[in-house]
Amino acid sequence: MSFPEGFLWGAATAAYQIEGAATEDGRGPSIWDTFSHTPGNVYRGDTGDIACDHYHRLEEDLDLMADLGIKAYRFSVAWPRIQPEGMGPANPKGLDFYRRLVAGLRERSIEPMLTLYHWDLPQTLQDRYGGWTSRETSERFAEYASLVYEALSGSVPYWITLNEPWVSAWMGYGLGRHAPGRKSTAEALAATHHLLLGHALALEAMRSSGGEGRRIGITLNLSPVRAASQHPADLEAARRVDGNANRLYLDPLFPGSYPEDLLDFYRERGIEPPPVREGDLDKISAPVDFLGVNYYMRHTVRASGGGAGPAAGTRFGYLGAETVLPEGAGTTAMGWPVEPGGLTELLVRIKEEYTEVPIFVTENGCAVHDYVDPEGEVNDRERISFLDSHLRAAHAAIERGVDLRGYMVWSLLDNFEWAEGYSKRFGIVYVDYGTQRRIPKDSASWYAEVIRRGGLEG
Ligand code: IFM
Repeated sequence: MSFPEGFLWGAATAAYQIEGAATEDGRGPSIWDTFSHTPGNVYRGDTGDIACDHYHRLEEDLDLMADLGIKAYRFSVAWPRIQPEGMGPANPKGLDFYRRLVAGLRERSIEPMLTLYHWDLPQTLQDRYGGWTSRETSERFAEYASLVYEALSGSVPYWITLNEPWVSAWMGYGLGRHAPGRKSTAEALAATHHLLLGHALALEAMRSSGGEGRRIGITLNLSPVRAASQHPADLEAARRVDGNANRLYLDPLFPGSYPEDLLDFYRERGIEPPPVREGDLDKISAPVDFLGVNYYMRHTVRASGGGAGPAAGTRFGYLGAETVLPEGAGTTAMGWPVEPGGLTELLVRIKEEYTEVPIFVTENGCAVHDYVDPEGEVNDRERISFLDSHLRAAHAAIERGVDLRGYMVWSLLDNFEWAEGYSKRFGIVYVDYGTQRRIPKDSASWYAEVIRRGGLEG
């Protein structure tokens, strides 16, 4: 089962989850520093202060990537390393770290894929303007993007403006489970719009400063949604969840509109629609060079309080909906259902309903209860099976005409899993946080072999 020539096999990480060195070389505080240091927000009070200490172990981690034979590395830049207060000139030491990272990748023939925003908003922008609830933050983001682009566009071919705006807006401003810990649906809607506007302004700014051959896109976390039953209440709940999780992002970015059925649902509950100004949607729907898709699960949805069986999660309570575990589906250590077929379904839907721009799976992977066995090995066969089935699903999408150009496993290293702290391990490389020793898991050797072969065995 081989993948197209030039398929970009890679691995992904994000700054706050691996770098550590939280106060070094002029880095300012981000909303995640504040949030994780506030008791009660993160499991066991874990923080990203040290994380995988990647900031100090750059060379070792680059060698690890080279040993695995990955062709691309997706990482994020910490905005507060570049602009400690989210505005003003670039901090040379901050830029220097990413220059070294990119140079190290190129020396090892690994393509850099850079994400500008993976949730670490400078705290000053939250304090001064209310973060993403304000248009000011979209404008500051475009300035920051220009600074990074000016410094690195010569050596970075792939640029991603935002990672998972749904998570930033809804987990951060709607549900309060992520930084900055706000709990307001109106704020989540405003944040959604200002994140997308930030993407648009950054895209415009980067495009206007040239950079022939640079490809710029955005990464969304998307999940196909199905109703738990044919009951009209469940069907309607599923439509609302699809509206919120998928169409609220795909519609403005591609056709250039917000889903009216969803906005009506909010209006009927006295919640203002996003603060759109004239011209915003034209900017937001400006063509991107590629779409990044993060896929973890499908959502099976019922109306809140309806039906039998346990609710799997409450992340859509504000929509009068809840997710359930489909019968027979296995779950990961996060409790998420394992549904590889959802990846094929999602990629085909994007092509048929939204766009034919090239797609990269910019994240896919699973948390496993990994441990080092007495032989010093980590036998993560659940992860191998998860990755294998999802790669087959990606291949099926290619066979159905999807222009899929690459796949980045989440994640290269075990890391700080946000509100779950270090309790959830997503890496193909085990990190012993006490000693910072890296131990490639069995999935790492398996993935290296997939890359070497350019695909899977039939
Ligand atoms: O760890 C996160 C990552 O930061 C964004 N996408 C989902 C991953 C697993 O939860």
